[in-house]
Amino acid sequence: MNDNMSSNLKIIIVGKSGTGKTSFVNRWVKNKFVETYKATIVSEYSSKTYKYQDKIYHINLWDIAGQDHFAQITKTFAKDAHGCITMADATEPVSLTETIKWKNVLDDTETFADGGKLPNILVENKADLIEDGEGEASDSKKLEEFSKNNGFDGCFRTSAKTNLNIDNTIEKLMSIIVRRLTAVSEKENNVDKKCLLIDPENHSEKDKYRTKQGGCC
Ligand SMILES: Nc1nc2c(ncn2[C@@H]2O[C@H](COP(=O)(O)OP(=O)(O)OP(=O)(O)O)[C@@H](O)[C@H]2O)c(=O)[nH]1
Ligand SMILES: [Mg+2]
Repeated sequence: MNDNMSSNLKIIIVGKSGTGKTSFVNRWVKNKFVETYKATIVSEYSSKTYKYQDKIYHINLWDIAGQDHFAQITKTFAKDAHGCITMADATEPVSLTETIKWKNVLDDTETFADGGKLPNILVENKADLIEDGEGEASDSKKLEEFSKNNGFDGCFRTSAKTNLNIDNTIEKLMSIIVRRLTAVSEKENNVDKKCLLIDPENHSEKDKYRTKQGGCC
């Protein structure tokens, strides 16, 4: 895998104002939680090194304000991102429906290294403030359905206050990013190997390969 590409990752966090994006980041990066609400202006940047499958990653986190002009701001900050966490507030159902606005903007704006959509995990934060129902119609099941129906790569109920599922959210997102980056890099390596196997003096073979592979050599 290309080391620069794999070790420096950019993750953005989007969602309606007040859902707990800054609190999520502060919990993960500093293990801190603050009750007072101070709206983020445009964006806040944090970083953390993170070990995943024996490799150290430098995670650059962009926490994006959920206020006005969300579409333009999201487009700007999504540039070159590797993944996204889209946040809703478990106590405010409309914030879940609104996640689709961000998902659509991202899907229309940014693509991953493999040409597919950006890995995107749906989070319903403030789980400490609600009690989940049981059985088929539980709120967790509804969240999973919503996540699947709207093309998210997974979902979690989190609490920045009690530190519920914060690490699990990041780990899930990382697993998708690393899997897809590895696939891209393996594909590139295979193309390189095939190129090396062809005798450079044998022009007809090389030309044949060029035609097949779109001219990699
Ligand atoms: N009980 C509870 N409160 C939370 C949780 N997460 C955040 N809050 C509170 O919710 C309020 C808003 O949190 P923020 O993290 O500032 O929300 P935000 O999404 O960054 O908001 P913007 O910057 O305006 O987009 C604050 O008062 C937090 O203390 C949580 O998991 N549980
Ligand atoms: Mg904020």
